[in-house]
Amino acid sequence: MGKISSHHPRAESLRIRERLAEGFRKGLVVPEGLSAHGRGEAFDYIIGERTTEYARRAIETACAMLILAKHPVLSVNGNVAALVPKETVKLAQASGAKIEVNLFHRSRKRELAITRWLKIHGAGEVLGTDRKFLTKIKEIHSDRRRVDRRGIALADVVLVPLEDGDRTEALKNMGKRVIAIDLNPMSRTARAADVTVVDNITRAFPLMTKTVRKLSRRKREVLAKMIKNFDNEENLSKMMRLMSTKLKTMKKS
Ligand code: PTJ
Repeated sequence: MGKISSHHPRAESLRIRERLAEGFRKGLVVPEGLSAHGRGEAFDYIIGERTTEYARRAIETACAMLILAKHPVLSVNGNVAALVPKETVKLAQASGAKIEVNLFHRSRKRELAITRWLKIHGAGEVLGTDRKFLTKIKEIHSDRRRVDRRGIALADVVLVPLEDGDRTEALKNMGKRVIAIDLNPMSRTARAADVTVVDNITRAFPLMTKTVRKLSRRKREVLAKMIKNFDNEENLSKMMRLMSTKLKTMKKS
């Protein structure tokens, strides 16, 4: 693998891609994760590879939710572990959230490799692998149904990054609040979540850590009001309008 020149117009995007490829070589990421990343890249290209004002608004609300939660949990899959291991640990520390490994393409070997990888990057406790604490959520129809009693099973707020599926609906039916990070505003997860951050996780997670630190100083009532005033559907519509405008302008130029 050659060094990516900082003069390359797509240097940042290529560096992120390289992190994922490295994660694949290390056994953290499944081959399907590479194509999932490609889908994300396409949406990121349309939004201009920057954090939009709508993503910022969603991030503020998501952070308020994490701060007010009693049992917040960050769910980690292979792509998340490869792209933002250190940033996941920092966000968990800042918000008091637990980290749980929860995989769609589940394998014992990969669960343990991801746990090890997160610990190398500073994580203390990583839930989701100790069999004596595992339980099943019957409403979920994939391997993601196996969750930790101390983590996702108990959580009132769950952050589910980079996935498209039935888990968010199931978690919501159980009375939990769900935060999604997804560059595709049309995915099932994006549409079902309470708060959807349409942004690259590599930009969103560091910004979320900063935002949690900033908002932790605010009164609880102020945070509760922010959550109440946020309309996810409206925010997603604005995001899609922005994408559509971007596409039209690209066509002209
Ligand atoms: O590690 P596993 O076994 O749990 O599997 C992980 C993958 C990603 C393979 C699995 O969750 C999956 O198949 O995901 P989907 O259904 O392809 O959904 C991934 C979503 O994340 C898509 O909507 C992508 O647009 C979005 N996405 C990809 N990369 C990023 C992203 N969103 C934000 N930041 C990214 N870097």
